[in-house]
Amino acid sequence: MPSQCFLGVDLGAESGRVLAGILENQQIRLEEIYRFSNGPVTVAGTKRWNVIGLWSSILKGLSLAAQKYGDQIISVGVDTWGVDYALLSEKQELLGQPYHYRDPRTEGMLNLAISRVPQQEIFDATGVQFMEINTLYQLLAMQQSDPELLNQANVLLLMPDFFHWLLSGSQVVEFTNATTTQCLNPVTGDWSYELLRQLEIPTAMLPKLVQPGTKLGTLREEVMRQTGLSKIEVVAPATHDTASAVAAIPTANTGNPDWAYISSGTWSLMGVEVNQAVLGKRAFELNFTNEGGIDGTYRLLKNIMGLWLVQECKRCYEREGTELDYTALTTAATEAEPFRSLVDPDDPRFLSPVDMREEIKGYCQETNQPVPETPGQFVRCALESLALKYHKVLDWLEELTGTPITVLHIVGGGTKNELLNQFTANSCQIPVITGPVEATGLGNVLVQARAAGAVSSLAEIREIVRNSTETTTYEPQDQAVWSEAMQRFNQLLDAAG
Ligand code: ADP
Ligand code: LRH
Repeated sequence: MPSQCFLGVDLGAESGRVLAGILENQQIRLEEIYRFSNGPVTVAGTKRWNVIGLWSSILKGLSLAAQKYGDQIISVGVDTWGVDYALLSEKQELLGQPYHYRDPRTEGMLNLAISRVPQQEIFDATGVQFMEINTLYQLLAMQQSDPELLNQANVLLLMPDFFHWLLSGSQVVEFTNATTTQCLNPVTGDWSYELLRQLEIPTAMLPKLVQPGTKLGTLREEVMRQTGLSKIEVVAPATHDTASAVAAIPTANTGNPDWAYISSGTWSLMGVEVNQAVLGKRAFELNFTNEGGIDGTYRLLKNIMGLWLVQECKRCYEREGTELDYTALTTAATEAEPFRSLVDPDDPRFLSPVDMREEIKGYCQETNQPVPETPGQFVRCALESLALKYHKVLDWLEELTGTPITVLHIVGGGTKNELLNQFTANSCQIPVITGPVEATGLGNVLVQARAAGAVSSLAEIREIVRNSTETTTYEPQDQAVWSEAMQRFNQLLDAAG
């Protein structure tokens, strides 16, 4: 069969990309066509998506793809992070500027929600971890501060769906990303209407849900004109970036729960693939989430604050005029003293700080540990703490599933941090297999390839990824020192309650 090209638009926390996935002889090659910056824009003290800027960058990337791959292009699909949304009026006007989930307006909204509906009931109705970034709390914040705008909304689209609407005119919400909203019922697979009614959130604006791989229609005429693309399909991939990444984990063991994954980037999403949502008291107590995957699978996982800790330290140094790239920061961490200070990466103070270094220092001061001062000390503290948190979450995953985990796959940009990869193997004391870096992009285009009939199953998607990309294995080392550090880490978490 001649090669086929599927275009993936992947919007990440630091940059967005238009990617071309070229499928030939059961191998996929992913090519970056165009990269553009992304990130929240501060508008009058609030954090917003730059949707118009992104749309024009996407159009530019699509034009470049059309020039290069022309008639080979079969379809296009968009993925990005979960929980954020756009509202359209009846006349299809964008209502307000979509918020970025790190905007602080959701502070206090979890308490408001549980004052209306008991927390365990919210978990039973959604199966989702409690994080104030969730769409549920964003909508509650809007209900509190901007009810007029919310009431004008005719349709709510999650951000990838919004870009699919711009591409094709379709108004649906794709399932995997919908599960991140905490507005979806994991048993019925439909919106949690009853919960939303109890929280007085309008439900008429919630569109039809579609599964990953759904054909949404062809490109709008104006998009074809502007990009030079022909009348190709717009296909919903697993629009939640983490779901796309998990689809592309190069395991040969689909269906067997003895492997875990971390999708490592701005966040570290650590979990296992299960066939049914894991609900119940323990999952609730441990604040685990059940997010939708491909073919009815669920991603039983936990959000860990991830390399955001490092990104934000880097940004602080840059603001002060010191350019330190990730390689330089990791080298400095390698040379820094081991286990000097540890933090719980998931302490809420790290979610949206003005200066990440000050928050890390504050945490260390409060817990009577040496305060990091140098870039190497900050980054070493972040990486060791992340690796220890991974071990903790791994233990909880084993407890929740009753299955020992024998191997950990790590995918995403975070795998470029080899120090963290080795720390993770040491801390978890199981082999770690890293790669591919571009799991999200690969998952995106391969789900489109499946919609086109070129691939048949999730297992085959993973086989193609295995055939096409390199992985690296890290064996555990230094067991004794890491066990000792784990004890210290546990004491920190216990003291924090
Ligand atoms: P996102 O979740 O935003 O899509 P990515 O998967 O692109 O994130 O991963 C971005 C992260 O990868 C950065 O925050 C950084 O910590 C890490 N990273 C990227 N390049 C390197 C590198 N050369 N060395 C170490 N870490 C890196
Ligand atoms: C990772 C991610 C994660 C969500 C967060 C908002 O990019 O999609 O799965 O929880 O962003």
